[in-house]
Amino acid sequence: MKRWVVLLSCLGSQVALADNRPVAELYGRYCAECHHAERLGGIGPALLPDNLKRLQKNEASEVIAKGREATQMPGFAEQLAQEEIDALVQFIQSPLASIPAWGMEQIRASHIQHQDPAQLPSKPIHDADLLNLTMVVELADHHVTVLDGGRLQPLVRFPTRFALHGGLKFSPDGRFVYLSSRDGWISKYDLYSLQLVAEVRAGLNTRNLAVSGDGKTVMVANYLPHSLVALDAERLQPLQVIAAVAKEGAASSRVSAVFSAPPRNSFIAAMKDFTEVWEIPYNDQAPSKILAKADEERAESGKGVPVDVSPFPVRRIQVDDYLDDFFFDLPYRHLIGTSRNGGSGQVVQLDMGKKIKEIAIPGMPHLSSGILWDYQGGQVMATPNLKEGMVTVIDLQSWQVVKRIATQGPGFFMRSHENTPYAWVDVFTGAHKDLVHVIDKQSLEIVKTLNPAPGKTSGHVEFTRDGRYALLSIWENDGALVIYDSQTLEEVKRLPMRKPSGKYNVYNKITRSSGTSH
Ligand code: DHE
Repeated sequence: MKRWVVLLSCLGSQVALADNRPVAELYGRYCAECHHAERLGGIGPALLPDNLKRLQKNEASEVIAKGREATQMPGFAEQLAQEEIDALVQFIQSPLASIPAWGMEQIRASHIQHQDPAQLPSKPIHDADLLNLTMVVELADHHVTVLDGGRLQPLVRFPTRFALHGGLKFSPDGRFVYLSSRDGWISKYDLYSLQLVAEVRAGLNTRNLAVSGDGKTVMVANYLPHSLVALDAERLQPLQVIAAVAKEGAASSRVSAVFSAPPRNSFIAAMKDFTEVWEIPYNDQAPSKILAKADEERAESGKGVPVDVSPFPVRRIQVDDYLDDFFFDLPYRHLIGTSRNGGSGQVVQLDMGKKIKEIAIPGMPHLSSGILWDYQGGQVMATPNLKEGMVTVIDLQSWQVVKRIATQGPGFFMRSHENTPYAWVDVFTGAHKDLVHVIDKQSLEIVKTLNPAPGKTSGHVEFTRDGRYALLSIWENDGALVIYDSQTLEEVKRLPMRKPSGKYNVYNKITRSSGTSH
């Protein structure tokens, strides 16, 4: 086999080999068929720098050489020299010369209707309690296990798109679950018939999705392109692409995340690159009206693409800083936001659209993992910290910090349940990544520290519907779901799983339990 020596002159996509042959040729021969000629993804994931940020160079090199287990990615060690693999790694981590279009037309064309919603069964085909099902995302081989919370056993396991991220979201009755992948694929799964209903690619690099309180609209937040995309929740057909453009019209922004605010009948979106928070009201007539209008126009024009009408008006709230991580109080009257630079939290009163308070929160609080509980006649919220070993507890009436609870290292996720006296927080990174603290919600003291798998990352807890069991992930390729009795804190059961990450109980999510993130 011809051996090319790599010339690592990475100028955008100009990575070249020593004989001046662009590495793009190599990419075209070995990768394009599955990952798309412009690296936008196909049956394989998108190979763009932002999408690959969490993949170490040596990991990427190993995947090219040896393939990826439980996927269709083969190993190329036989066909490619190490230098060629290195060049490909550099190539896929270099930016594209221009940002490809991903608007209404492309989204519409990506739509897949797996099942006709009208043909779905009217009753579950299983006898598990629907509201006590918990979805477990398994990142190692891109699957979701649906756990029957009554029997504490898997009900079914199904493959997902590559690299899901953000919480899974449910229809208000808990029947349908919506999943989003970092590559922009939005999937809808039916928990009655245990099958996929529809999929659509709403973006090229997506952050998360939110479902409206009336269950009619799904809103998707994208880094690439800079947009929010509204989908009809029944079939996942695109309704509107909202460009994330600043008020002045000049700059556009990555959208960090979007959340549903049911008491306000709106979505609230966090902008990464300008100092605005967006509130987007929805109304339950919007999806059907838009689809009807699109059908009409399609019939008239003979074109297969619906028009982009604008039923989702944007209310812009000016803020003092870039706010890209949010927490809301239960009535959604207030938002606390921090930027990823951290340091402080801003409290924004949403009706007034004004900052009313600044809270000193050192390090990098992870507000979207924050939870609430009743405390001394009022309510507090608590947030883990991605940079420092601490949980910050904040009084929601005075906006004062009640306590900073020292932990054994930075934590990612926090969870509790109305029926347990404890809040659980993981350590997740650093030397003590295998530890999980259990905090008494009234004394605000750590009462127990668990080490379910020494040396292995443990993180993210979810509760069964009644709060009786706490489910904890051993976040490793050959990981496990460890099930604890939430009162005695004793282990009850351990189920092997493939890098289990986030877990989402239907009841806790649709009732917007104060112990879970929204
Ligand atoms: Fe997440 C939720 C942002 C890295 C796993 N993550 C969220 C949410 C946001 C966010 C805004 C809430 C949205 C929602 O639930 O709808 N995450 C970010 C980042 O900015 C960050 C730090 C960098 C990035 O690359 O995006 C980041 N997140 C990670 C990871 O590295 C994690 C650990 C592994 C992964 O899957 O990539 C990770 N994030 C999660 C999970 C949730 C999440 C499991 C849902 C938590 C929940 O209980 O709801």
